[in-house]
Amino acid sequence: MKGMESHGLLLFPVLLLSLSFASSVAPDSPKNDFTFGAPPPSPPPAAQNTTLEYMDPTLPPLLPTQNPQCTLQVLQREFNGSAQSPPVSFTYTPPANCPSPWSRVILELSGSASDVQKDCIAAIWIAGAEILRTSTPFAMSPSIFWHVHKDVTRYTALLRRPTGFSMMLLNDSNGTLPGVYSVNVSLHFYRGAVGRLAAHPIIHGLYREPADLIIPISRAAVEAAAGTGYWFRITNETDVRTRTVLIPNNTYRAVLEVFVSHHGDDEYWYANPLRSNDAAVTGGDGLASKKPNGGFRQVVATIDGKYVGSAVPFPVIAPGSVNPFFWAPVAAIGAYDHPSYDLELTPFVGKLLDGKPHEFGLTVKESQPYWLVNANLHLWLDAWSDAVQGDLVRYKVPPLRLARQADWKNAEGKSEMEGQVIIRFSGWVSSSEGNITTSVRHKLKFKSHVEVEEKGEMKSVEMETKARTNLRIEKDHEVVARVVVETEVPLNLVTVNSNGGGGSRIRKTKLTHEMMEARSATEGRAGEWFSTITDRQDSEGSVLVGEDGEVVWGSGNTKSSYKFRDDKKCYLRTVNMVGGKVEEDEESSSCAAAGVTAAMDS
Ligand SMILES: *[C@@H]1O[C@H](CO)[C@@H](O)[C@H](O)[C@H]1NC(C)=O
Ligand SMILES: *[C@@H]1O[C@H](CO)[C@@H](O)[C@H](O)[C@H]1NC(C)=O
Ligand SMILES: *[C@@H]1O[C@H](CO)[C@@H](O)[C@H](O)[C@H]1NC(C)=O
Ligand SMILES: *[C@@H]1O[C@H](CO)[C@@H](O)[C@H](O)[C@H]1NC(C)=O
Ligand SMILES: *[C@@H]1O[C@H](CO)[C@@H](O)[C@H](O)[C@H]1NC(C)=O
Ligand SMILES: *[C@@H]1O[C@H](CO)[C@@H](O)[C@H](O)[C@H]1NC(C)=O
Ligand SMILES: *[C@@H]1O[C@H](CO)[C@@H](O)[C@H](O)[C@H]1NC(C)=O
Ligand SMILES: CC(=O)N[C@H]1CO[C@H](CO)[C@@H](O)[C@@H]1O
Repeated sequence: MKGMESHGLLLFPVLLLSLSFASSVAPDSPKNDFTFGAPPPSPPPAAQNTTLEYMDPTLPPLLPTQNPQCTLQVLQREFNGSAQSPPVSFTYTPPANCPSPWSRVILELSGSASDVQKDCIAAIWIAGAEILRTSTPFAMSPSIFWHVHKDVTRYTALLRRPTGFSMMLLNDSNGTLPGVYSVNVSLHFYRGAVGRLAAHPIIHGLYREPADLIIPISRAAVEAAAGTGYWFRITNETDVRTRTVLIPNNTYRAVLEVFVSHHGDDEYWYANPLRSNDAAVTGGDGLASKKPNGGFRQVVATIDGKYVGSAVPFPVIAPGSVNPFFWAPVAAIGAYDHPSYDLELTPFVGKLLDGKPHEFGLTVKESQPYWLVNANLHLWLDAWSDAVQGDLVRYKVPPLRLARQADWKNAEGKSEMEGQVIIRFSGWVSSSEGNITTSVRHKLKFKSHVEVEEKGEMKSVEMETKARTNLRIEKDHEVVARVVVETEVPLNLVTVNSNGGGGSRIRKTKLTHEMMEARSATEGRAGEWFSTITDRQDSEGSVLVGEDGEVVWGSGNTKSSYKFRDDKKCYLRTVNMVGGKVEEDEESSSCAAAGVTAAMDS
């Protein structure tokens, strides 16, 4: 990831140094007490193990007792982190020995790094539609490895026939680090009954059955292959990237799934203070964007220039961000499987069924360079009809007004941004399934508070996003299904800079980050179901920055707690990482232990 250089810290020395610490520091050296203002902690046992598994402690996507019908290794490749690599592209062929239909398809990515290397952002696309956005770990020692599992059943429409498969790793390294990433990608195909567990904090898909057709809203294949990859690189909010799409006449349902990641000047958007444009960003900790325009970003989708949906992205913390020692070996929430955002577009289907092409647009509000954004348009087709009809009957989209408040005096002060909005639209689609009206109500509440004290040496960031989407599906004036998706994302970050002696600086950081998602649905005879996920991390630690801006050493502790619960199962995993060492890793499927409240009012 970029960002560390942009505020004057050079990361490669710490990587090399951490190796020499490895031999000189006992693996069980005492835990670093985190107290602001205390003398610098002793050097940590940063990378005492030469083969180390990096991990994302979430839910296994399938119960371990189930075996796939077949497994297809689709890619085995080395990516030299120190070189600019265009996407790797080739033809994917579905497995001959177990043709579709599949009840479940799981993607498995296994990676390793030969040596120290910075983290990269990476993606996998099939026919130009993204199926995974991921970060590689920030390899602090040679021979680290990691695995990513993702349920990709919702992309079945793309996996059924031979088509283009691409993967790209985008680096920011300037050629000084030796590490080469080896990546294997396999697909596991399942048949027969499998559990309904989803792999990720953000459960993928509003609907259970996969779409019949997926149209990518991404860069053209020629540009992608020429080296850019399929993602759009968005640099500001007027930078709206579009793709013209003609949808089939028998489309009866549509969902736009958006993938985003934040980079460069916006790597720390969530910690960005709000100041007048000519004022310098305070704090000097580098954890802010270039322009102090505040900590609010929103990815927005349009059709023919008109708003159709949006999401405040979950701030995925890249493995090299904040303090790289927090994320070795426990990845930040979502880093290995970035959440995507489902925008329900069914109410607009009627407008798209005029036999004409329409322009789908994507941008990021308030963005600074740069964001990597693309989307998949999931379409469900009516097999029994060639001409479905529909219309949009309600469209209430008030602008999101943010209250902005800033109070600064030189380096010190605080700023606040706050806002909420309720958006409603509804439309009917008449197909062989009947005349169905889909109504969407989306409520968003956002708050960001950034405070800088002690002549710019201490910064506190508090951010919270709450969103709730209600979906009502009616047939013949009767409600046949309701879905409620609720998310809450609080983030708390405190950094303190102090004098480390000899011109060096110590930066201490304390971070709390959480993703909560609750879903419930009532579907006619299928009855009711719910699921709740709470994924939380508490990290603390410090880095010592030398006179010349180089990180001399660092340390970090992360406590990670993941809880999943639905109407049938529970799963709980707690990982406690102290100074780069996993001291505790507990799993449980006891619902009492998971104790997640399933309370869902509507
Ligand atoms: C290093 O880590 C691996 C896997 O995490 C573990 O199996 C091994 O015992 C560790 N080795 C040492 C010397 O700690
Ligand atoms: C990786 O790329 C760098 C820069 O292009 C090059 O110097 C190095 O030899 C490459 N490493 C491998 C293992 O190919
Ligand atoms: C990739 O697969 C090959 C062959 O199956 C194996 O030797 C190698 O260790 C794998 N690499 C990773 C990173 O899993
Ligand atoms: C890479 O970046 C570092 C730090 O910015 C710099 O010292 C070094 O000269 C750069 N190397 C190359 C090959 O550009
Ligand atoms: C916004 O981005 C576009 C595309 O990169 C660029 O042409 C334009 O100058 C940018 N506008 C501002 C205000 O930076
Ligand atoms: C789809 O509908 C439009 C307008 O109703 C019509 O012009 C077009 O021929 C139809 N396309 C197909 C493939 O049936
Ligand atoms: C479908 O239902 C809507 C709302 O009840 C109604 O306005 C529309 O005319 C109906 N369409 C058809 C084709 O029956
Ligand atoms: C996107 C990016 O930062 N790519 C860099 C990867 O590394 C090469 C070689 O050092 C640079 O030229 C690219 O700019």
